[in-house]
Amino acid sequence: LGQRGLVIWMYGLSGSGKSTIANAAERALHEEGRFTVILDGDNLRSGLNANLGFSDEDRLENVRRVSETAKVFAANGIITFVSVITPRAALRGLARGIVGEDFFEVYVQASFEACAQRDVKGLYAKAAKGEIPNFTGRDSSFEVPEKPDLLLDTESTTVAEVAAALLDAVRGRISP
Ligand code: GGZ
Repeated sequence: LGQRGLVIWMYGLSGSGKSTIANAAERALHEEGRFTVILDGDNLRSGLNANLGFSDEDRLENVRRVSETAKVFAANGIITFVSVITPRAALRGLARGIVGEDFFEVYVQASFEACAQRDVKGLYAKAAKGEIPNFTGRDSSFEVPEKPDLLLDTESTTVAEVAAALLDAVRGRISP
């Protein structure tokens, strides 16, 4: 392959921009001829993780499975984007522990209010009506990280800008 694998673990609230940024960064890497994959929490929950909900135990199992999957891709030289809420420090620690050294954690920051205002999928409106149990940021907590490898603020910065900042930050980890 001639490419070093890396897991770029992007976490943050629903609607913070994780998948959008991963998609933009992936497109740029494809133009350089690099191999990538995106493991998206919401997508994987329709297959691999279809038997899991949003209790603390299920989120842990969700993160464990995604971590093991990401590890396999990275070990095979693939640049692996993960976009999963990963709401607690312990879950981020679990992911890092499973993946090992090829792990780069990116906090995609947007306030609950900003995400609720975007409400791309209508989930925040449903959650406000009490229709989504354990909704992150509302009935289930999100622990803000103290020291992520990188913080991307999607409230004051465009997708193109944060995607470029992400690629700059991982450049030294994916060369040649
Ligand atoms: C949070 C929920 C919930 C609840 C469904 N809480 O924005 P989305 O839609 O596409 O991404 C969210 C996704 C979260 O799954 P993850 O696997 O990333 O979460 S975790 O890391 O905590 O295991 C959202 C949708 O699923 N969704 N119900 N209650 N997000």
